Amino acid sequence: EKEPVTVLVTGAAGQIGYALVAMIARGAMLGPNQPVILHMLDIEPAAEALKGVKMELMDAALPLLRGIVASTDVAEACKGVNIAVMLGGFPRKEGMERKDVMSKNVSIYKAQASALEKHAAADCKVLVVANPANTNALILKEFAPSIPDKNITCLTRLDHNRALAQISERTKVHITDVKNVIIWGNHSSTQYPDVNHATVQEKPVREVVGDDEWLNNDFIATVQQRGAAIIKARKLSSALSAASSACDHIRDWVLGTPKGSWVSMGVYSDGSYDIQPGLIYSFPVTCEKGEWSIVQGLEIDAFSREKMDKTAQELIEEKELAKSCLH
Ligand code: NAX
Repeated sequence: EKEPVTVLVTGAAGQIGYALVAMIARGAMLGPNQPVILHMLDIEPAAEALKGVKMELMDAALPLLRGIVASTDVAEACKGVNIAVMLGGFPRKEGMERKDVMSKNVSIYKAQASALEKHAAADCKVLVVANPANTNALILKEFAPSIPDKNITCLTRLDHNRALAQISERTKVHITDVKNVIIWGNHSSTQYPDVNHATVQEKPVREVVGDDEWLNNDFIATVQQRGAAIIKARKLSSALSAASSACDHIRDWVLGTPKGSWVSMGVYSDGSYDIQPGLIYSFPVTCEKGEWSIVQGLEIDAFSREKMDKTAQELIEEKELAKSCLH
């Protein structure tokens, strides 16, 4: 039997955590034959709720689940971790300045970066979900210099999956018949969902949809604004789709992307597609043997270029704001 993999979920007592830990323990993240040990971290005010989640995990009698640590101690939670999914953070509340929220998250991600660096496995893979996801991931990277740059990523797979879903709905094909959409940039409303290289049953999306007006306007806006639409409908932000997409992100990263298709991940920019190096930016990637690589050589038209630069600009500003919070 395989050795168990230790997975850390921070903010585990929250909404996404509640859906995610069950998915992980049922094999949706690492496969149906991979035993897991779950480490769940939250803060003191959520300690009781976290205990409750642990009780429920026990009560679900999950065969793959080989251990549960529920803790409010960062060092204990990070110990021996192979995969870290970061859901914990400080949410933006009404009336709060952007700088105040950033400042809270900078101090959280600085501290958690140090704890991961000290206590996690040397080859630990990190997925940051908590917003501002790209910039939180960048802070984590800065303060965990011994973790390889390639091991720190952020979630844009939910946006990617939302784009697939819109195309599938519009063209009335099964979701698995839609491939190779791209989310460029920030996990925010400036993200650019790009269908120029995407296919429906192996044919170009633009040909199958036959409505560039829709693809260039409503489609993009719907994907960008989907988070807000969920909040409006549910009075809560997306949780099950976020948890499911986090599983997709790690699964494809660890086990590989299917031949001929790519996914979107927020990764450390190396300057590909003229995106400033040193940002965590969402790119199309393929994964093999536990490593992602940015898909190269895609043709970028003027329409795309403008949108890719706009979302990069927002990330540059976030990075500056985060820096200003360090003093
Ligand atoms: P919740 O507010 O339900 O849960 C967050 C949990 O984090 C809480 O239990 C809180 O006590 C805990 N927490 C706060 N500070 C912590 C710290 N320093 N250490 C450990 N835990 C801490 O939020 P939820 O709806 O679960 O969303 C989690 C995060 O994901 C939010 O930041 C949210 O904005 C972000 N999202 C990102 C998405 C993405 O695609 N990248 C989509 C979904 C989601 O909106």
